[in-house]
Amino acid sequence: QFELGAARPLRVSYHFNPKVSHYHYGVKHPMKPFRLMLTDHLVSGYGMHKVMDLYETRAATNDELTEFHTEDYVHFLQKVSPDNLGKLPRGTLEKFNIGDDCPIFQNLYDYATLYTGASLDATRKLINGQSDIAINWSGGLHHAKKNSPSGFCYVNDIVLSIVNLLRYHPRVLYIDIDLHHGDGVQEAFYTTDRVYTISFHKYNGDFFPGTGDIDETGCDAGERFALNVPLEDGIDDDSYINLFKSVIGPLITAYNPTVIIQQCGADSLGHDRLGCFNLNIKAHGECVKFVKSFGIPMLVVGGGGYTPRNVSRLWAYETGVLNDVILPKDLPEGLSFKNFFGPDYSLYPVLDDLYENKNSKKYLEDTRIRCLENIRYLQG
Ligand code: V1S
Ligand code: CA
Ligand code: ZN
Repeated sequence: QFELGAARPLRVSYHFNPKVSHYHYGVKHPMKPFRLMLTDHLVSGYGMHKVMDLYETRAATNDELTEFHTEDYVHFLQKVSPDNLGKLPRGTLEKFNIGDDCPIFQNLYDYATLYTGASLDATRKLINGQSDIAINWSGGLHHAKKNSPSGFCYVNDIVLSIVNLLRYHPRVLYIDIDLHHGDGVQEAFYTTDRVYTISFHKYNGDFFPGTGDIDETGCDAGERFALNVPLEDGIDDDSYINLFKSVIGPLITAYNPTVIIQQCGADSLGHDRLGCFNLNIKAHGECVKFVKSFGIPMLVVGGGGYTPRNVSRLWAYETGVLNDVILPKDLPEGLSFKNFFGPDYSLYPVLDDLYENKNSKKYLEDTRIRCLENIRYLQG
């Protein structure tokens, strides 16, 4: 029971199906769904399962996937397997962009529908008001396109979640702090003013996926409703947090979203196998804390992250942040897979010592000003 006018504690829900950790992209492939099991062990080891509403998630249905993806592509995903790859009509693999980045592995369709089902379950809880914050660390696969996979992403769970949110919410804000440009989400909503997309990412024209320059800002009714923050190697905690807050603060005020989706790709941390930034766990988490402070319903999803021991520490820490709990540096007693976290065995390893910061003060200031100019346009 809460008194009238008193702050009600936030309801946070956690959506996970342990089966999603058991799929394998291939031995040499950097994407390791096992990182999700490590995350879940840390989250429960720290007792966070006791403070959230926990849901074991279902697989998304074929009909749910075709709310964004084409029937042709969904049918292909459903039928293809490593055993029938050789028997497909000539050109099928090229047509569907199958290759090293997006290989066909055993039970791929089950994997894609499981991570998507978790995002859709989380979205439903936000829509019906049972959650203020809904978390799915297995989601956040922001590159998948309408008719093809891209960059380790087969189904775009974020786009599908937004399509559902748009049935009830007038304005959806999408914030992407993965190292890579959130191109699939940007492209899906590039011509509408009902979804504002912003991505912070490494950009030099060459770096995957090659898009996300500062002059990509939307078109038609969506003109000025997309924003990109291109960054150079080695960005450090203070530069990232300052830029993030000084752009996201005015953006939330100006756009006034009724719901926010934050993609928390962990490849923007320092020491990531595919990464080139210098961020520590607390700095990444500060961006989540800042967005939460606006008190707007949030869907929080994972994304990239290729050093599993750091991915899991980050997402456990951010689960704490979303529940207003600061997790102690000492790892939980009796933690399974504890050997993964050596030699420091701390929740907060030092991750900022690898790259020189190639983002000059002038570059960061110019970028901030250009972003604010775009945002100012929203106020008319
Ligand atoms: N950077 C990078 C990178 N590394 C790989 C890779 C390495 C080994 C493998 F066995 C398979 C793939 N691919 C890439 C990138 C794709 C990055 C996707 C990031 C996804 C996300 O974190 O944003 C969200 C989950 N691909 C490329 O750079 C393309 C290539 C141009 C080079 C790599 N080869 C394998 C394919 C073509
Ligand atoms: Ca990004
Ligand atoms: Zn990424």
